[in-house]
Amino acid sequence: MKITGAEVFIGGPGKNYVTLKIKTDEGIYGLGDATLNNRETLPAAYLTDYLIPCLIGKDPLNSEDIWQYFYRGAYFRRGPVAMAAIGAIDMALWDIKGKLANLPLYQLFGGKSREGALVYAHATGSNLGALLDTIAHYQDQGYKAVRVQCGIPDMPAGGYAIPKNNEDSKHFITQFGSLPEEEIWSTAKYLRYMPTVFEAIRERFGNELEILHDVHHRLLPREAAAFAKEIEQYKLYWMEDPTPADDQTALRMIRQHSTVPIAIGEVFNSLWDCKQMIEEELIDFIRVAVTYAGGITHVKRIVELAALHHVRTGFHGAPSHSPISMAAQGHINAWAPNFGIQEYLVLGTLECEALFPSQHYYKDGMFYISDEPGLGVDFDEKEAQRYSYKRGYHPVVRLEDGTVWNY
Ligand code: CS2
Ligand code: MG
Repeated sequence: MKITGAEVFIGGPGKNYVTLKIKTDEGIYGLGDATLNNRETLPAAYLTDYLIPCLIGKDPLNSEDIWQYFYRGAYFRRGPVAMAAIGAIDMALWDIKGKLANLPLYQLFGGKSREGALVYAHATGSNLGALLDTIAHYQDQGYKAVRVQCGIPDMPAGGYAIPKNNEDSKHFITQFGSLPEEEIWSTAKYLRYMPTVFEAIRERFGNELEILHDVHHRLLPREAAAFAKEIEQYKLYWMEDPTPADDQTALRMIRQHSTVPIAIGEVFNSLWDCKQMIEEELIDFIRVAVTYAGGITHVKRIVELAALHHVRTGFHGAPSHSPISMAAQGHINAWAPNFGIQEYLVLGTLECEALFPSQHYYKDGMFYISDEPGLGVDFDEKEAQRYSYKRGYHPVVRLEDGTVWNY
């Protein structure tokens, strides 16, 4: 079997999804997702300019060798751009392997460890009232776990990325067509207000609801430790990205002062980036994504290392991922003995489902992977013609005195 060609498409409903299609001489094709939020053209260029020419003529079933060839062969290794491009190829090769075997991918990993995977939704409110209503809305839809972000008084974007129109779930973070917007952050206001939000949530919804919260790298280590200690009583499922991801030793201070579970990894791209915090058991959940952590081959390795250290999975699933990588993660979630939870937002719109048809489905707070062979997702190229690339940015954050801060 030989690879005969590969193409990259950029675009989608409200997002610049980067979709890779690898074709073979036996007519089977595989799909991969290389979407790198707000930097989408870069993995696309890495693929078309450098990797795709090397793929032609290779046997697609040698996915391990192809992974090593692109990782070791690059000399300048790692980083989100390269790992998103390698990851997309890897997903597509696994897709081909599954289709050839006529088996869903989870079967090639070792079969199912569970029927459905627990997922969490994003409940975001510009104020406490709006947040509580949004949580109630997700509970009505069957969700057992929600990530809660709340606007802070006198700091409109304070819960991080609070949508301007007060609507929560359709917020895609990306701002198109202009330069980055700036948001103002005050750690003092956040630390004063956020514990009262958790208190109000527990009061209204009781103790069974799983509450997650994303601090989005905003705190210093001592602040994060004090915050974690204070909110321990609200029994969060996890506190995510409490401190900037660059320095993993910062987590030691938090660990010394609290038992709040910690989730990190959405901006990490390799096993080497995650190694210290997993081996030192500084985290409880690993948040990498197949999209920019080298695909299925590499993320499975991270999951296996995590299992040795009591770390469970909680893969990134922001709307920046296309249904292709969400399916790849769905197959890993079905298999992984140390599965924890999956962030779930992507399959929200009819347009998205038309572009990426699949039988995977959400029901009662769980995500169920279908038994279609391979990834079980297709890509409608005719639909894809409706979309084109639009440049977008994440917001940039400043403190009240103007100092640039972490998004
Ligand atoms: C967030 C992301 O889902 C999350 O946990 O941290 O939405 C993040 O802001 C985006 O993926 C950035 O592109
Ligand atoms: Mg996050």
